[in-house]
Amino acid sequence: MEIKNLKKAAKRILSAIKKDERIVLFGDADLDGTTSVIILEEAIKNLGGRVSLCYFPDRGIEGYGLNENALKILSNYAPALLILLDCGIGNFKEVKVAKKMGFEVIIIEHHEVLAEVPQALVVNPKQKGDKYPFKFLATCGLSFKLTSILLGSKTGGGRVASKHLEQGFLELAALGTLADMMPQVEDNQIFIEKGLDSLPFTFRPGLQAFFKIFPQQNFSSRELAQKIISILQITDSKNHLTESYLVLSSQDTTQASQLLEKLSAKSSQRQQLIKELTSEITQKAAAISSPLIFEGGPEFPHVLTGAIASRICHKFKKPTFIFNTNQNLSKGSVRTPKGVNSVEALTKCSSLLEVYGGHPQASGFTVKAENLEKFKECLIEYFKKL
Ligand SMILES: [Mn+2]
Repeated sequence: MEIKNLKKAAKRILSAIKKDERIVLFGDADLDGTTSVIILEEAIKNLGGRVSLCYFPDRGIEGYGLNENALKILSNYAPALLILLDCGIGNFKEVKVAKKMGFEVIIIEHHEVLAEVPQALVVNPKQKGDKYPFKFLATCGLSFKLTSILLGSKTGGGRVASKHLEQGFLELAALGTLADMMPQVEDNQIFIEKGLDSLPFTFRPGLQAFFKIFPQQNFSSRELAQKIISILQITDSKNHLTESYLVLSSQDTTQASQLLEKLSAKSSQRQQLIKELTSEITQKAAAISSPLIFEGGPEFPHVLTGAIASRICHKFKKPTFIFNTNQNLSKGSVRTPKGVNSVEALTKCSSLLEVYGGHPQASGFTVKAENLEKFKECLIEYFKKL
């Protein structure tokens, strides 16, 4: 059984390479999105193709997925093949706009599929009609599988991907899969095992740079991977490229080390702030009895809501909604205990939301200020009935 549309996507990309069409890669800014983009970008370049632009939306400013601001910038690159990685399954409107601009759109991702899929070539094992038995691949795993087809077909079927290149991709797929906390079974287990085996011997300057901070003799590969992830999970971007992208795609050891040093300092500061905000909410939440935890405001940096929600949810075993409020909009992260589907809860209240989507245990939403209280009430109603 094959993943629906994966071969089709590979075919379309190969023809773009052959015809020297422009290709634009648009990825979510987390580590899964970032590794997905790098894997596909390097594969395309390896085949002589042209990646005109890699773009990661700034979640704090642009929100999650394809958006108006990004489309303005992207429009300079049309016509082109636009590939959305680790986002896009909820971008119905935006995909339509992109098509009008002259883009042909491919969506490769793994988030919960809403009632329909956007009008694009969609690769998502969770969509209707996908018979691939394993449903919990991270997007970087999908990207790896896509790449295997791409590189395997250069000479018409034979494997041309060098071991070296493939191992480099597996290292990234392992990191992205672990970072996205996908179940470590089936395909994922293979990516993780192979990627972690290869990690100590990596050719990638951006990964070698970590060994200076975390000497290999002191850590197992898995420990190293967790350290790497904790730093690269920072989703900040500069000129639409995530800092983790800049580190991981760097060709130069000195430059990679310098980037990493800055990133590592930033990560320590963030960890401290996460601790402080988490303990603030813990005190509040312990004092009230409610079926859910719903906290936010301008003092919660948008980039930290996911990390804080995870910790709070783990502590209280309650559905947790943490959001940043900026002007008229609140953007937040949801984490739920096992067995409670956050996407279903958001769907129930979706008439009050601007954007929403994600995984059963981890998702996100954007809500206008005037709907924030109603949204909370709607959620309380929903979780009371569970
Ligand atoms: Mn993902």
